[in-house]
Amino acid sequence: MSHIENHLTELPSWKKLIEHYAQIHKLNLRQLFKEDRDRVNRFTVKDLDIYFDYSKQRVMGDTMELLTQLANERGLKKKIEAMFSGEKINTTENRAVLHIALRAPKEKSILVDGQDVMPGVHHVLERMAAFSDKIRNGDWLGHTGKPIKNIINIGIGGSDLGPVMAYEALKHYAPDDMNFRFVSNIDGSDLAEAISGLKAEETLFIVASKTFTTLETMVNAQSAREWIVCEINDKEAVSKHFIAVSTNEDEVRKFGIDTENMFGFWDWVGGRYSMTSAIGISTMIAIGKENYYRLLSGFHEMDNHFLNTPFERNIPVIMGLLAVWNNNFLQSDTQAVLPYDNYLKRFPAYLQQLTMESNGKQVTQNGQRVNYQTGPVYWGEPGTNGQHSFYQLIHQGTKIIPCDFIGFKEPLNPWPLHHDYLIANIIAQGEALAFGKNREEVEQEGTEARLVNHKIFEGNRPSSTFILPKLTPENLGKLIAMYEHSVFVQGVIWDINPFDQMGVELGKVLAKTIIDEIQDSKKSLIHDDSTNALVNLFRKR
Ligand code: G6Q
Repeated sequence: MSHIENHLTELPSWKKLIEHYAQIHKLNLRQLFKEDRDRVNRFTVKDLDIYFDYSKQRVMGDTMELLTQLANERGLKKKIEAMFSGEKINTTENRAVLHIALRAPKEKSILVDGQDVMPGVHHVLERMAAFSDKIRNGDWLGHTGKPIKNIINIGIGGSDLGPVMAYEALKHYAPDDMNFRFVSNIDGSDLAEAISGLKAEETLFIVASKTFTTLETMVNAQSAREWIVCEINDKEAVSKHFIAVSTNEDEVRKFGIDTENMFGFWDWVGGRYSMTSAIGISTMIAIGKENYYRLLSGFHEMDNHFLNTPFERNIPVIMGLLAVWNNNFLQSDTQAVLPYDNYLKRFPAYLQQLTMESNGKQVTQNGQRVNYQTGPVYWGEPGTNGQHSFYQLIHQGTKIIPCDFIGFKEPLNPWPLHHDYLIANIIAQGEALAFGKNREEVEQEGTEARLVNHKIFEGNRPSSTFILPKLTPENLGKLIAMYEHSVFVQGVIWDINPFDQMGVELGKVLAKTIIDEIQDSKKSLIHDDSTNALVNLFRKR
């Protein structure tokens, strides 16, 4: 990303947005809808089979114009093009950021350091497809000659959250006679539960790690290897029961995995942007190569939309600008993502990493401390479950929490009554948040005087609603890419680097010191008193 001279709060559009907010912050959605019967059309985008209604956000036409001006003053268009053309926009790590290449068609050419990355991308995809066919058709046999029925992905962070989320989301498309499990936590219980009830002879481990040095993954992979060797009672069994996904061939070899059974990717794929790289191999085995290609095509459609659509109709751009508006002007510290589809139960967890690891930054691209808020906290649960727990605070609490509601017209399972109720709820929640119930309405219901205040819903709480036809692989791809690009837009506005994650390092380094101290009681402790006491608790054990 090129150096930005202008500080965010000095930009003309930012100053105008401050004035504009002061003028309109008292307006409420009831009034805005009443005064503008065309509001819903003006603030709804229909593209790529997505119905994106942001009319219940607290914006006016002028707001969107000023936010678009802000995007222009930030050079957003050029920055999008820079990402798509392989420029090294991850400046702190001096890397290109090319997750978009992972889902681009074969005939495309994208250069990094003068080299076209696309042949490599498609070569790996073809190898993944051949491998997943072998597993699904029962042609890949375990060490004792049995077909594989259980797939266990070992990985963490970006090498776990995408695969878990995609598996849960697309479970409907997976065969009933295979098990897919995911191990991430260093807590041995995670591995113990994953292998519980499974036969080693029928189990394949995928060790997914970009670096192949991540502590949790390597410890889990070593224990899994012990389990395989011990259960099958042969050291040679490893080659038929382990494959690797990594960029680090040497470490894969050292672990004992044949590099023939390694699927590579590249330093220009960030962990949290890697689910369409070989990290997606568990997804491909689960849903089959045709469905996996459909998933990729959905991502690609959204990539094209992001690159080519004018900002006024560009879904990720609008989402990103609304996020900035809500975060920096409405001062909302959090953003709820509420999918009304049980298959998307891990989607909020996936988005937590995508959004917060990307935009949880405190300095600008050139290292200056920001004097404005950056990435909000993303969180959520599927509806309708959340309605019976935390929605109370969203409706009547003192905090403003913008909500993204995500729903599908058609269900994947034929229980029509359930789906009508599900949809009625997603629609009702947005309506209740926006328009609430005022004093007059509460009183008209004959409410006892002492309860009137308790029953008032102030309303004016912002939300967006996304409706797609059905939870298909391509629609999942579109949804994920939509959030990925929205995160990028936010990063550009805040002038931060969404593609590094230096904030996760310190804890890792300290843990290495502490594990030595726990295991060797002779080591002197030189931490603060609280930390020393905690270490001592475990030494005494
Ligand atoms: C993601 C982060 C992080 C990473 C994990 C796993 O963007 O970099 O979540 O994915 O730490 O790393 P490895 O794949 O190298 O094991």
